[in-house]
Amino acid sequence: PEQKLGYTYEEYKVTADWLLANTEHRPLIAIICGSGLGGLAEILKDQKVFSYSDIPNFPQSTVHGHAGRLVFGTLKGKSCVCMQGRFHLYEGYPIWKVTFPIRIFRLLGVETAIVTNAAGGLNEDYKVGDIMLIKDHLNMPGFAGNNPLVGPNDERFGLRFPCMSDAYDRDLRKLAKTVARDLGYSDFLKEGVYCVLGGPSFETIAECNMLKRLGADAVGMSTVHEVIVARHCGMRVFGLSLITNKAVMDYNSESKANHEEVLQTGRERASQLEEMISRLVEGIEPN
Ligand code: 6GU
Repeated sequence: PEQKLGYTYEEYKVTADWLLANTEHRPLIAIICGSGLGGLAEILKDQKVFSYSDIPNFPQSTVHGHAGRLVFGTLKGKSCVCMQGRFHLYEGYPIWKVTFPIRIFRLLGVETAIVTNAAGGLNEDYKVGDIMLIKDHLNMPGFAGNNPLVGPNDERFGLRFPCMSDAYDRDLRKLAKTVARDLGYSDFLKEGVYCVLGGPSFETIAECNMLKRLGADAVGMSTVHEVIVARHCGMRVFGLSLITNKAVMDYNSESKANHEEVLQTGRERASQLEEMISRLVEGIEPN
């Protein structure tokens, strides 16, 4: 049988129209919370919350550390929508389900996407708890043909061959650096290249060494697919990785990557991440 390659425009429309009918919020900014970073959504005021299971066509979250709720609200007086829990390839979703919410956000009127994740540090200079502004990415599933834009292109969203050399907005990164400096966070602020893999197994030592040599500073299992779809439909993108653990690069090391460590580092840096994102949102001007 022929495989479904994506949603139709009408399917996206049904979901977006349902949300527009069920909330008065009209967000210009969407925030996607990474593993263990769902607390970001809690700082929104005047919340209107939807469980993914109550939204027509919305996929469900299956991972511990991802709540599965869409939270509308205001941050520093600005209307935002926050995904508390995202979708990953390793959950078994086809890639077009992973990025479904991005096009919904676009149809709601969102102009800027803020994407966050927990990631393993490959760069030797990185420490656990560092916040890495994403300046570029390596899309490993994409090299193997698993790109969210594979399939017929809908011109109502964007171009067949979108540019990715300017995916991570320079002005937003500059603003984030200023905000971090003002907050006294410069010591743990980094900027680097994020590499996405399919997961769910963590990398081997040889894989970590390979990724480092390819120019990756951090490695994870998310974000890039969403960024590609957001850029395709004309959103500005800001991304950051919380370095929750150091990727194991050495055969003598006793340390082992694990999900609990990822969640724990998230808890420890949560309040600073929230403060940084609030100030960033405060500084974002509408298009
Ligand atoms: Cl070390 N690897 C991957 N792929 N994802 C992660 C991670 C490592 N740490 C947090 N997320």
